[in-house]
Amino acid sequence: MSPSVSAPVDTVTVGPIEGSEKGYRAIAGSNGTLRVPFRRISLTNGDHHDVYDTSGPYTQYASEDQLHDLQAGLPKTRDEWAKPEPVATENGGAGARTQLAWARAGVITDEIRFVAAREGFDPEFVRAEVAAGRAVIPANHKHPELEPAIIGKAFAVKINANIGNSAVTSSIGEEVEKMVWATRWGGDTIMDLSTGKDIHETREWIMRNSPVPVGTVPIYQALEKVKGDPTKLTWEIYRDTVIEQCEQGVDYMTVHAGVLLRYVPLAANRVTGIVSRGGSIMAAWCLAHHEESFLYTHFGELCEILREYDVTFSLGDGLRPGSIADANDEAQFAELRTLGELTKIAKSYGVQVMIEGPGHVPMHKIVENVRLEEELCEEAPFYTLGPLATDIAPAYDHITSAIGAAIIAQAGTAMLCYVTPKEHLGLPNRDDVKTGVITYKIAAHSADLAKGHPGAQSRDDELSKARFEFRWVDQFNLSLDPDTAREFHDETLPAEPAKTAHFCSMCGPKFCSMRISADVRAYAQEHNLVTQEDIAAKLAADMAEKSKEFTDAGGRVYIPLETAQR
Ligand code: IRN
Ligand code: FE2
Repeated sequence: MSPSVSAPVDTVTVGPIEGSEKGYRAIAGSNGTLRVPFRRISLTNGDHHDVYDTSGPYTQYASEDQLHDLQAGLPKTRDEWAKPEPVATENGGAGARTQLAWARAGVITDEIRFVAAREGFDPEFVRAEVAAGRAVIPANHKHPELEPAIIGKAFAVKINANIGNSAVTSSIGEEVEKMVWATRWGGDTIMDLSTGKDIHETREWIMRNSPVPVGTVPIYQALEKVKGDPTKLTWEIYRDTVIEQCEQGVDYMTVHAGVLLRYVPLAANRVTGIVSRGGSIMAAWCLAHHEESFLYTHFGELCEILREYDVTFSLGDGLRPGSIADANDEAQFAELRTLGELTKIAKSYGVQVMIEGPGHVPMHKIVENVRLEEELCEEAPFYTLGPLATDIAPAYDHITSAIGAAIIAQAGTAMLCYVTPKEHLGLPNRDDVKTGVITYKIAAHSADLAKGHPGAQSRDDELSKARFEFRWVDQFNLSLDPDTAREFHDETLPAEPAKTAHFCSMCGPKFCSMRISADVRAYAQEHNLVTQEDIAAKLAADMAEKSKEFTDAGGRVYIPLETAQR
């Protein structure tokens, strides 16, 4: 790493997530053992529940003393994994070493074994999905610190967290911490969108310490190199930037190659024009030169570069709608058709591809986006930014966008790019990053449930059982954010006994519906009440009794704490 970095990273968040322990499961790779990460949540009834884990070793360290040397980076584990022989592709002869080319040649790589074990699928099924281009494993050969993940609609919906400094705010240290923080809460990938100074060094620190795939938008750094004037960009400057980032180990790159000169006027009459940063840079270049985009005209060369490292294309949606009014318009879908064309070209070179999608789309227009993407882009994994289902709630756009994200993920989107509460307003800080990640985990998991992803529901079932049985600690620890769940509970009932008490803070001990249902169940068992009518009658009687108790006790909804803690 560059010694010129003035503010080296000296600390990041370490330590287990409350109530759980990080573990690794050993499986056989073709060159030795592969260690597949998971997180084990221990329950107070002696059971445990294992969940997918993205946090790398950071949650395994008990204290900062055990932390690896951030300057040296994480262990380069993947350097020891098997590297199969290069295989031929349609375009460019003998030499592809990509997950796509290998999968098509029938090779099951260690990366495939790893992701298959991580998600509970058969490696052969994973290989077939990758071979078909319906799933990607972004894993640059030069990112040996990576714990690979698979992105595709047959697998658990993934989420991406954007981080990155700008010319005006934040240091390298803060960005590395944001990466660690985002993956702690479940970020499956991160994108470093840094602009301003120290771009290369910031990325180097992030790469060497990131256990998850890292994405970038190379045009941002290329623009820095021409001092922010898009008209000065050239293919050569862009190409060299891409190579520089490939060499650092970036796993996937957003390339806005579908913004064609002739599409730019289509956005002219929109309410919000072109909102994509990369898209507007390319539109400005095309208009200034009145030439076709160099990303489009040099696409084959770009494929050759990405293939060398097995960097995955994330074909950018430079013309995505930036408002409800602009959703699903001609500019957006014209670009999508071009992305379909480019998908076929990239795959003919053996390069993996994802497709980026909107944006701002009202709920009734969301599913059409997925269907069209699947049709035009051979079901390449769709990767969307939300979409926001309404424009009217700045400061709450994690929520407006999670509504759209849940719908689009249920329809088949493979990865969701998070939106934080600061969207449209400012850069996210550490708290916003966590809020964005948790919000998007909710959308992704809700979609997994709706899609019947194997095993998705077991966590809901465990948590619900814990809730029903008043195992408060288990309820906290099984949740996406145990710390906040505990904190909210403690605001109302801080005492330790309240965490095992058989009532919750919403109803108090006297009229808790969960309590009554548990009683009903016990009563039914004792008295052999088997029909729904029997149970309903008992329930009605109990409810009437509880209602009387409530009125007799003075009809107060909030009972004094001393009473509640009995
Ligand atoms: C995802 C889907 N569509 C856009 N994104 C992400 O938005 C993209 O991957 C990048 O992280 C961010 C900004 O992209 P633009 O504004 O340069 O297109
Ligand atoms: Fe927006």
